[in-house]
Amino acid sequence: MIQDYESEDLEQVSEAQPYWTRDTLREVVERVLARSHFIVVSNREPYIHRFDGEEILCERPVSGLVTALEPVMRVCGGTWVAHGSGNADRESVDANDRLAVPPRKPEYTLRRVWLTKEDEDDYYYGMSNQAIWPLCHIVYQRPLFDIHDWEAYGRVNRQFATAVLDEARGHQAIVLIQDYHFALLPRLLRNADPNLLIAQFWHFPWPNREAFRICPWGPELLDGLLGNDLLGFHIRYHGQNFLESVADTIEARVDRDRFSIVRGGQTTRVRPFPISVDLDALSEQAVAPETQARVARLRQQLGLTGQRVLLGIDRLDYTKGIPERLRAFDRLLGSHPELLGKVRFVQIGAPSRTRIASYKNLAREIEELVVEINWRYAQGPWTPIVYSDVPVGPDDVTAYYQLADVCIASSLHDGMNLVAKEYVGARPDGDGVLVLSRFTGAARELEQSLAVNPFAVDEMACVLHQALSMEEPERRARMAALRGTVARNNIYRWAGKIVDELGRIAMLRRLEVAE
Ligand code: GDG
Repeated sequence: MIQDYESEDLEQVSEAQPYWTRDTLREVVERVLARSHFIVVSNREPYIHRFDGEEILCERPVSGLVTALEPVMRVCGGTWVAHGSGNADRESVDANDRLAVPPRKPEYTLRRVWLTKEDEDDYYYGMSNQAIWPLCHIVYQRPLFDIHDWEAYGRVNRQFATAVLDEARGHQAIVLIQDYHFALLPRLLRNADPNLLIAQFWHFPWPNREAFRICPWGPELLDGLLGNDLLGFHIRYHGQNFLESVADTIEARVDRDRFSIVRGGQTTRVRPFPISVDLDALSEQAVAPETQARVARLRQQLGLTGQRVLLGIDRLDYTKGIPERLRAFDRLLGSHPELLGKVRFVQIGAPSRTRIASYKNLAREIEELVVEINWRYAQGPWTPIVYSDVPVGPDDVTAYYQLADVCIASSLHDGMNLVAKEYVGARPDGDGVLVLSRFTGAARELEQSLAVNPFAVDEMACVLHQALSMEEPERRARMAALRGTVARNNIYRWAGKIVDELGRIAMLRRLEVAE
């Protein structure tokens, strides 16, 4: 049921094309969004305020979405509407629930929306993360469909609609909605204000239509999403699945050639926008003396001196294939005893959605596996796995990438996977091997990685061995090619293409009005 993304056609970016940069994005934004107010909506806020005793700390959340969107917002300005989830968030906003961010050098406005604990529980932990997330990933984690969760999901979507309409009032506004927490929001906005230009980016896969059919509220979710003028997925295959789900479920005209859907006289265009990272910024950060000092410190602290290092760094999520990669490492050590004492696997797991049973079980499974494997192969003070479930700071993430001879992103299914692209971005030294699941969106672009099927433990063990044995010239040739790809398909291109498409749609709308 899960697609092998390698075989798909990806829009090729020619070597001769100039790279997208902050400046080219700014130009496109200024041209397209000149007279519009730009509003981004997401569940997760880019800055969270928490009490630390009497003091209030401002933190950045661990989130692929925030990592990707923050640089874009800094260029575009405008307003980011999000759930105020920190216990000191209310103390940090003005009378209209707004504050200017980033705190040290404000470039845009954050508008916070307050949720009751019950609604947060049912809409976020329930409908979003126990129904829609497993429904769309198809990793054999059964979705949970609960009517109370569904009702809260509707309530929260209506609450966000009120906040967005409030921010949009009196402006010609463009609304860019992020993700699966807000499948009903586009229709609510469209009905309230037909002049809004509405787009949404879905950060993970859309399942094939057989998988989607089990959702009791499938028609409502699809109708909600068709309130968008533009609906983006990481890759074309997810868009294709969406088109098929619509054709199968509700009344609409599905145009498979143009990748668009007409429902009630309104058109939704479905497009692939592969998300990415800022390669130049990551490269700069990687060579900075502070990062190099961190690398030296971590190498010493973690006992990595003279060792080959394998790295995994993820949110602790069952879609990421963490137990699978640990089992493959176990198999590798079992079949290659010459590696004992010479190789260490560093796994950082940032706790996520910890109130949900499947996430608690995953954390326990990983801990038990680590204890088991370390017990089996320990030699004196040496153990094969270094595991931490304490999230590290963003600067440390780059230092870990620098340390790693091999980075493993072995997701069972993943919309894109930014860790893979960050690793490539953080290796301006040109060394390092990326082992990447075939079932990530990133696998379609990062062709010079070593591809794995994380469901096949023995195969993954062989690929880990291949990664560790690869000669330097091959490592460098592969990394150079990977870096070329990420440099071209960077985060500014992702945002620029979305904004460009919005500009095209706005122009078509104006022509329609003029006719
Ligand atoms: C969703 C989709 C899509 C990890 N541990 C720590 C830490 N991280 C950072 C990584 C990376 C981010 O978290 C994870 O991004 P991913 O893309 O791998 O995964 P999701 O969070 O599931 O993101 C995914 C993405 O949205 C964007 O569209 O690619 O497919 O599932 O940036 O570096 N960061 C810090 N400490 C950690 O311990 N600071």
